[in-house]
Amino acid sequence: MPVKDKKLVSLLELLENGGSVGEPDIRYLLDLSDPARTGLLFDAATRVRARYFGNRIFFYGFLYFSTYCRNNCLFCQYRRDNTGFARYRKSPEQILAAAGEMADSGVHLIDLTMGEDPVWHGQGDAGFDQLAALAGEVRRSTGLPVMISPGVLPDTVLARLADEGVQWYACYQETHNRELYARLRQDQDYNLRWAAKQSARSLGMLVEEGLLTGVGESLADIAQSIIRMREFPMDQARVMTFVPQAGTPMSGTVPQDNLRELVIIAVMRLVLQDCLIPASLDVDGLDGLEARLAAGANVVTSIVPPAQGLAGVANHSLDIEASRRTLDHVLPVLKKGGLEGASAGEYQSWVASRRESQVSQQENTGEPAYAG
Ligand code: SAM
Ligand code: MD0
Ligand code: SF4
Repeated sequence: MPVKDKKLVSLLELLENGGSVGEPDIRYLLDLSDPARTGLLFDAATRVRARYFGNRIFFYGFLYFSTYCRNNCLFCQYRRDNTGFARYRKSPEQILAAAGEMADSGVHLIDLTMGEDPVWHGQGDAGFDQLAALAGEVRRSTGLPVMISPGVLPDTVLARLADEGVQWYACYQETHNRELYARLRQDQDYNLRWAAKQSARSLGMLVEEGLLTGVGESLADIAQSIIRMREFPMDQARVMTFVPQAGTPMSGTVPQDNLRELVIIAVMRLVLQDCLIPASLDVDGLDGLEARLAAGANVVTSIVPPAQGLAGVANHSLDIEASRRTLDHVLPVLKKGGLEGASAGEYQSWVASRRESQVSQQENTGEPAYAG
């Protein structure tokens, strides 16, 4: 059915031509839901992706190396007060072995993620020294770029990670509505979390921001978040649908269907254009991948090797032990959508040129430049 929606068609055209839009237009796009209109939105988003990335998709290996956490985020199964499951903390040897296996399987980056584990976060410099050394060792031993997702870190520790050559800092605000943030990330300072990302950027690291949807946010909240991401500007921007977790205060929340996440991915692609946008296997598993790629995502994240006792974040075990979070399973899905895996070299060139352009942007705006 052809859609004669002049407003939508001209807005998509404007965005495809690199035009900038404000909050009301972003909110309007986020509200689309009928298949004819969302079809136009997804098609425009995939054309923009093709302009910047061709048909190439990047792959991130996910290594959740400690599920201990001192925080009490309302949405997260790993929150401090949840005693209903067994936690683990992998040793440096186990972490290096799992990272090596992931690298051999063909991922382009290793994402080292943890709860705010008191062993690393609660011992002053000693714990953080070990963390930085380990991240550097993973980078050197795999020869791949490394992302660290450790929660909020002091600037001195971010500087140590940058010295170790760690390329990415991931730290998700979840929402940029401060009241909603205060409910979700209980007792965690909004400004401190944002400032850690600014510090990482000024140290020359690339930065990923993330949103949760289905946690009581409004369309205006999501539009604001996308504007914040554009202003920063983020190097990678994700959205994940909230998956209710047993043993948490939000266990009874009715789960949202995945359409909103797809629409947010597409709107992010149109507004943020050359930013990396993940399709996470951690929400709907492998079955949810095709739709996320068709909405404009260009990175498959949460690739996890089986048989290592490793967990996901939103879904502790979905598809992991069945080996469905591996490239063998991901590649056929890409092929169906006319897409291909990038080479490790292509990903590394993207990272290098993005870092150069962030540095020159900072030099132009008088911000501190990357020194290493
Ligand atoms: N502990 C660190 C932190 O919180 O920054 C690192 C873990 S962080 C990568 C975990 C992310 O997974 C959260 O920021 C949130 O976006 C997502 N997440 C956690 N629980 C989730 C859930 N139940 N459903 C969907 N996404 C969730
Ligand atoms: C993912 N479970 O990619 C991971 C995680 C952390 N940097 C990423 C949310 O879906
Ligand atoms: Fe801890 Fe991160 Fe989960 Fe919050 S989201 S409880 S900080 S692991």
